[in-house]
Amino acid sequence: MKPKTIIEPFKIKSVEPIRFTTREEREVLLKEAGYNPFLLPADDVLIDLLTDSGTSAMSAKQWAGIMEGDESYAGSKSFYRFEAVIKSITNMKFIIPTHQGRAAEKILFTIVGGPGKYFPNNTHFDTTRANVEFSGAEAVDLLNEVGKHPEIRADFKGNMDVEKLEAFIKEKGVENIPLCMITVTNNSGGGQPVSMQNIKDVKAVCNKYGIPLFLDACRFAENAYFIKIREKGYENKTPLEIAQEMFSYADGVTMSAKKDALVNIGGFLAMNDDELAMKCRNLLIVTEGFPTYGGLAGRDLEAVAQGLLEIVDEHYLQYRIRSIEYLGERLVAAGVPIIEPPGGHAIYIDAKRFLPNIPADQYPGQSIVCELYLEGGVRSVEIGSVMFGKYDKNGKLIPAMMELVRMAIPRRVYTQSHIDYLIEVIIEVFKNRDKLKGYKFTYEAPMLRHFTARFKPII
Ligand code: PM9
Repeated sequence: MKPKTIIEPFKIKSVEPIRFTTREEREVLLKEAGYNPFLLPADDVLIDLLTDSGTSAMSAKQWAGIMEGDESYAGSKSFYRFEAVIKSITNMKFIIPTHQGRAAEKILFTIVGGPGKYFPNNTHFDTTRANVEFSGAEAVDLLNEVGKHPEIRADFKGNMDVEKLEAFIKEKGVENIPLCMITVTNNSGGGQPVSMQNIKDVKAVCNKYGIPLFLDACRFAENAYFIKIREKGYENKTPLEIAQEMFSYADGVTMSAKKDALVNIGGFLAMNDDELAMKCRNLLIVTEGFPTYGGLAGRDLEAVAQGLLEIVDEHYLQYRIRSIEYLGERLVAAGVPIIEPPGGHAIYIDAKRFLPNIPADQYPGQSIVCELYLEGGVRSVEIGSVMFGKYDKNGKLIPAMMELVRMAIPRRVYTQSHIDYLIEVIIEVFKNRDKLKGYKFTYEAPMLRHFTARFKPII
């Protein structure tokens, strides 16, 4: 038989209880957290969809790797395994471990960034943008038009606009663009994939002007699986072969291993350029540690290496992408507006359509985030004007391109009944959407304000 039901391709060996609270308790807890779920103790959350980053369940082999970890300061066996596995996927010459993705970004942009420089990307993730801007450079998003419309269904909504890229290079000058980046999948734009054709087209433009191409590869395996099921010519290739081809067009990689390496901490930088690698390693020694451990313990390097072998398993990726799609299908059937089609690691509610009466400067996404917690103990995150909003010189909000609420699904953590419960909670909030209120800031930090902001409801 060819089974219709796609099952979790694992058994559960170890469990972690979750704590139930009442709505009354959650009202007090949320107020204490300044209506910012980032500030909630995790024990007060029932279903935690704040992020898919560092929240994966590790496999028995990864835990075994933790025991195998070689903690030698220099030349650890675990580093050589880490390096060999990453080379086998990326074929990059230099592999530099970092404690997480943003540490890789900080090192890279400290070296290549600076005032007067520009970095194009399909869409910069918030930490990437922050690291570019912190260096004094400008982060520029050149997402394809279709990726900006949550309601339009298309296969590769994470693609970069190649014509805009070329025009941008001509306008700003090759000498001011140290590198171009593509984020796979495009997290800030809905976890949408980038096609192989688009990676090739971007590489061709980069080659024409001698600009290196870097992949922000946090979710490279999910992207590879989308290519397999959606792009002609890739249906018979393995996810690993597709990933290898994706990396073959890149000159460098930044990666947060906390996503598609199935670990709780870790990251790396990889590249082919000798001089850049030497500079990155020198800075690594100052900021992270010796080049054979970066900011990680030997055991973490083992877990990353093993996770990278597991993530490209086709059964795993089929289950992963299908379970996100299942959640999306149920919400669409109930009329809940989401980014369509569902991406690889999360469902993104389109808050503009969910709450058309709450304007951007009253943060409709934050309103939904709060209500999901109050209704069902679900923690999600606003990806809209709270995260990406800026102010003009008169202090007026320049809203983000989209107002979204992301529910990121940790890898191998929740079962289908957790997801069915989640669907019930979201539909209940949607039914009562007329009662939702806007929010205003009572505190905001100058950078990455969403992490520590405090709010109050507008009564
Ligand atoms: N992404 C996420 O939840 C974790 C931080 S925000 C709660 O989506 C991309 C595409 C990411 C990303 C992190 C990083 C930084 C870089 N690029 O968190 O520093 O999605 O390991 O990675 C988060 P680190």
